[in-house]
Amino acid sequence: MIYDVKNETMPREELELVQLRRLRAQCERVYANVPFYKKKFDEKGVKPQDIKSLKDISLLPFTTKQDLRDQYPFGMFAVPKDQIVRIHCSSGTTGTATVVGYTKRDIENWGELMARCLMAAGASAADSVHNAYGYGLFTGGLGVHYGAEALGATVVPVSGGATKRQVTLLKDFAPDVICGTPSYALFLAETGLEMGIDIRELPLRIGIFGAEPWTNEMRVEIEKKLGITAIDIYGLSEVMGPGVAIECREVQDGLHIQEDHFLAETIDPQTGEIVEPGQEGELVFTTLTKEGIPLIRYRTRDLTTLNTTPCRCGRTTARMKRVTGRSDDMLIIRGVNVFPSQIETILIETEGLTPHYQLVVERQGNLDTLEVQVEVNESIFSDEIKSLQKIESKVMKNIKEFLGVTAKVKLVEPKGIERSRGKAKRIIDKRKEG
Ligand code: DLL
Repeated sequence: MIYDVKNETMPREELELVQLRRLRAQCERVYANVPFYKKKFDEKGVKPQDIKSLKDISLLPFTTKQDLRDQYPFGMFAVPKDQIVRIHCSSGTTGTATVVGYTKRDIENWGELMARCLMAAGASAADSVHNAYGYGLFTGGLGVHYGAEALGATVVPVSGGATKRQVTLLKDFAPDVICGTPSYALFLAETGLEMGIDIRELPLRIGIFGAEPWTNEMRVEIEKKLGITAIDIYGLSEVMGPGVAIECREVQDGLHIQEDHFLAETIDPQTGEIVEPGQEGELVFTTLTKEGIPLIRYRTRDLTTLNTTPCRCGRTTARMKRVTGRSDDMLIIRGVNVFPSQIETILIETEGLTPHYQLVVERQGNLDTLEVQVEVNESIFSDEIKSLQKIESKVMKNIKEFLGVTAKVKLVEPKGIERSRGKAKRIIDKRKEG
């Protein structure tokens, strides 16, 4: 089912005209109201009137997370403070937070876009939504919340944490949809079993998971353990929050970008040159309707591939592939680029291992070392040391063979890796601490 047929199925030529009109208006707005952008445009020698076609976007300057930090807290806002009705911050754990502000219209748009997402995932007004994304400065909780209300669904605002209580609520309230991080979904399933509640037996049908990278193998694992269809949702606070893109339930082949509100490009992260759809690059967004904090060519650091062909579900919006990693959380181990998702795939495909893992990177002398700590499942935990050693060497061999990097593998007892109530912490980079 499609929530906003007009805008989600618009012919591409028409959509591109809407985008161009909005892009020009957005450029004029930031040039007139945000000194940061006036300076950036002037330095590049570009004026809003120079944007005559969508291709002219390449004339515009990029915006980075560092720019937002430099303008902390409100320097990027394009409206007077009294028009801002809500503030969120990015979940960044390092450096100054990035602050985003929303006008009343921004909040309304966000609700509508999230309602589109929920329906694309297979939810309807008749459903109830267990929302396990954190409420607060993080955009996940409130973003999904307003979307579920706009759709007319019943929202259960559980937020993150208090996991046993969440399992009880899943059993007692019998929601149709669950939203949260994929790692938390697995934690819920596990906690359920400890409590004697098998989530697979509950009426829950759909899970809408995002906010952290996950692999298709992890999707299979979640679907098996919760007995649901798992849908990938993408977003980032700088651009709006959850709901920038989502998979459609019918096809599940890429995430539909809400292109009437966000203009997407992919670029070569090194040169900044635009790469064509079909080629992997860093995702860059220009917001087309945002009033509080409009962003021009915001570099997400997320790596993906765009596909502009219409989808069998009827939507004409471009799709992005599942995010494979970030151009900046990419680990470089002795010159080899490694993404946590690649290691995750190897772990999940290994019999006896779970998707709970951490990557510990250290520097010994001048050399980086990588240790993969991964939990084994209950059934093999009691096996002989010998068979555990066999698993370790198999994983080491596969990592070497497929990724070209030498890693130490350490098997950890079941529940030995700390669970997160929000985004999973996959990397412990001790090089940065010393
Ligand atoms: O994580 C917003 C969100 C909330 C998205 C709930 C989906 C669901 P931030 O905290 O600003 O916002 O983090 C944004 O998280 O640049 C990606 O690196 C990563 N991310 C978000 N969704 C996905 C996803 C929210 N589906 C950053 N797959 C983004 C992979 C994701 N990475």
